[in-house]
Amino acid sequence: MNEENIRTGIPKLDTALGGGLRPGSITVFWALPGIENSPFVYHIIIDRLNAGGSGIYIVQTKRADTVETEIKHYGWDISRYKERGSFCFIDAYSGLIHAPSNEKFIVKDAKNPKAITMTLEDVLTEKSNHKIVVFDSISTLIDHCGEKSLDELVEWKKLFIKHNATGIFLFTEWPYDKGILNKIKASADAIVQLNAIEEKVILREYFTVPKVDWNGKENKDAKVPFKITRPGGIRVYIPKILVTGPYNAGKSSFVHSVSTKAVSVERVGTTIALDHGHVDYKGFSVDLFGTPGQERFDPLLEYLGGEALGVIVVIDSTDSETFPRAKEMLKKSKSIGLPYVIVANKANLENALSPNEIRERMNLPKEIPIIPVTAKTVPEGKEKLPAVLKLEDVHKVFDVLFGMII
Ligand SMILES: Nc1nc2c(ncn2[C@@H]2O[C@H](COP(=O)(O)OP(=O)(O)OP(=O)(O)O)[C@@H](O)[C@H]2O)c(=O)[nH]1
Ligand SMILES: [Mg+2]
Repeated sequence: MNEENIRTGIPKLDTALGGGLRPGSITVFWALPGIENSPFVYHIIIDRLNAGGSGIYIVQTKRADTVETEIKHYGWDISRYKERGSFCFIDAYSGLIHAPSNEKFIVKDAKNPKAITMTLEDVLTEKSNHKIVVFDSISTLIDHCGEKSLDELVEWKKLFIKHNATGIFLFTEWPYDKGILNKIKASADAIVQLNAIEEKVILREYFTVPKVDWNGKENKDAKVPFKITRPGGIRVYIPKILVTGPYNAGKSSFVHSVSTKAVSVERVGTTIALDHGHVDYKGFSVDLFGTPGQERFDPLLEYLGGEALGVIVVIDSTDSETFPRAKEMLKKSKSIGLPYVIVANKANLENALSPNEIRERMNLPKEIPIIPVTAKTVPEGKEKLPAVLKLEDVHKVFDVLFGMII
């Protein structure tokens, strides 16, 4: 990790980039048509501004105030940074369509990439603290100014090195010649590629980091699924985690305790169809699907388990007789082979077994994490109602499991 790197604020991306974006370089957010890349730069720039940094946004694809409005949809206000002077636009769009502009910095001759360079140099010199420079986008530059304009990227990079600024460039891969694509790849010090798994409609989007000049070879094959949330920005997206385990172990308690929204289908305190919960945690967006525990619902297990990316097996630490049932459920939900963790619930009760004892009795390999969890509050009375589990305990479960999945 390099101390100087600019953190993106997007989990997994910083890791793949070896700690973040490198000053004096160009990182291209490379998207296939139909995938939005601008939310990534909105997320990064707001994160920097909130952290006391500063930035410049060169628009060539849309109006500056359109960008401002789009950023608002994520729940972020960039105008106050503009007023304070830590953020500004360079308007290289109005000039293209001969429209008036309210921006302070305008490139009138926006079809001429050298004119953009000159304005950029002026702004970087005047605002010497402006560390992030977004350019939106390389595709527009090629479309309006021709392939030759790509040579100008070399000049921009020289400016970034001179001013210790970090370039973040958007690019959408329309059907361009291979030569053009190679030229862009060569000008980029790092590439974050945004892809999608498609089947008539886009099913899932993910990013990879196929090129990072400053970070050796690590992490380059990792595919990180993401989701764009408004408000919220970029979230690493885990569409399905299965929560299973024996009757009465605390599955519903777990799902309810961790979720921002949760729905259960219950009858007199036992789950009869499923628990569904949604979790927003440390930049992750996760959907949890809980199963019933009673054996009469076992035919459901296989369906509920389909397409899960990871499994949480909740057990009652005081009830070792149910442990074989936990393993059976793992099998029946077709989850063998997926990353899974054992949540050892009710760990503070007097006769609770320790993780080591549980590992032994369940005959679990040592690489399977067993995480003790306890309730903060348990509903009083005879009725079986979900308990509220300690947040620090359930967060530990996520820290471990998310790390195993992605
Ligand atoms: N003392 C204590 N009780 C707990 C704890 N966690 C859950 N419970 C209680 O255990 C019972 C079962 O919890 P649930 O969350 O409904 O369990 P479940 O696994 O969803 O149960 P089924 O859906 O019926 O299989 C409830 O009465 C909870 O209040 C805990 O950590 N400590
Ligand atoms: Mg339940």
